Amino acid sequence: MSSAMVVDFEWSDAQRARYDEDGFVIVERIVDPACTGILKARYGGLFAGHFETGTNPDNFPVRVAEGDLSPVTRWMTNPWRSDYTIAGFALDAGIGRHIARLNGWPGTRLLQNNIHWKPPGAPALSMHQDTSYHLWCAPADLSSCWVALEDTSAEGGTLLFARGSHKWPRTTLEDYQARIEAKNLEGFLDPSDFKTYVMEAAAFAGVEPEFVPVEVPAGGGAVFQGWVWHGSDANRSDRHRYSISSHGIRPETRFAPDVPANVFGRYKRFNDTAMDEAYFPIVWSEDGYRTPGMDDYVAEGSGARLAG
Ligand SMILES: O=C(O)CCC(=O)C(=O)O
Repeated sequence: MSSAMVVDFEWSDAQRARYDEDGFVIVERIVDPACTGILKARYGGLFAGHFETGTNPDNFPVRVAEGDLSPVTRWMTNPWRSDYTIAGFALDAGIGRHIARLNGWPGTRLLQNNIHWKPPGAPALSMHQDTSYHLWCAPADLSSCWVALEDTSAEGGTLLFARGSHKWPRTTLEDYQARIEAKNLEGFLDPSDFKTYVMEAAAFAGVEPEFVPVEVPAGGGAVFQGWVWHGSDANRSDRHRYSISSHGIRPETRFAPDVPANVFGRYKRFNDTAMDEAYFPIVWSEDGYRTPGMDDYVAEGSGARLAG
């Protein structure tokens, strides 16, 4: 199984062991480096609010005029709904396959896709655990694939993991609801100390955290568990730092009936906990199933260049 964009490989036993132990695996090549330029070329327009499909992304806290390279950390959730090229990555069977195979799942459903862009001088992004925002998923089993679209370095504010932190005590439903109510995204994109929460969690767990930066060439990245603490420091280099990620869940995941789904509740049908595949598509399955129509959707626009 390979596409024009995602590199074909199998996980080794050593990588599986690392994933269980550390909560993440760093990979030198996930996306063909020849495709990274096509993806990041979309960012200027997207962050200026130009949406090719006519549909807004789900979360779009930062808007910056096209050509403005000011040192602001830019972030967006579900740009795949807005841009066919970004959809070419998010809906790629290869990403779903890598996530499913590493986790031992029968397939992967796309929960959400993110893009991040940090120009030189842009601030940090607070360390967090993805699953703590998605306890409305039943089961709340998340695994994400993050890909660098430029060569990354610790100095350049690459993704940082706290090794083994998926085994620390987990955020409770009460903490989660308090965060949503307190709109804890305040300070998320420009925190005074991006490690505040992870240090609190480490102290609670009684461990001295070990931080691991994802230093990879463009097209490399990592697959990581939803409970692992991660985030990124300010970009202190003179290079722009672009990344793209997909957060996957098991194909059989449903809405938890008693947990508010925040922004994603808009995709929940009345009296029904099923996840609609138009919004949470199944991108890869062991038995060959993929949500129908995705390849046509990608081919509809400029993403056709990536469709293989
Ligand atoms: O790229 C980053 O700095 C953060 C990525 C991230 O947290 C995510 O995609 O979940």
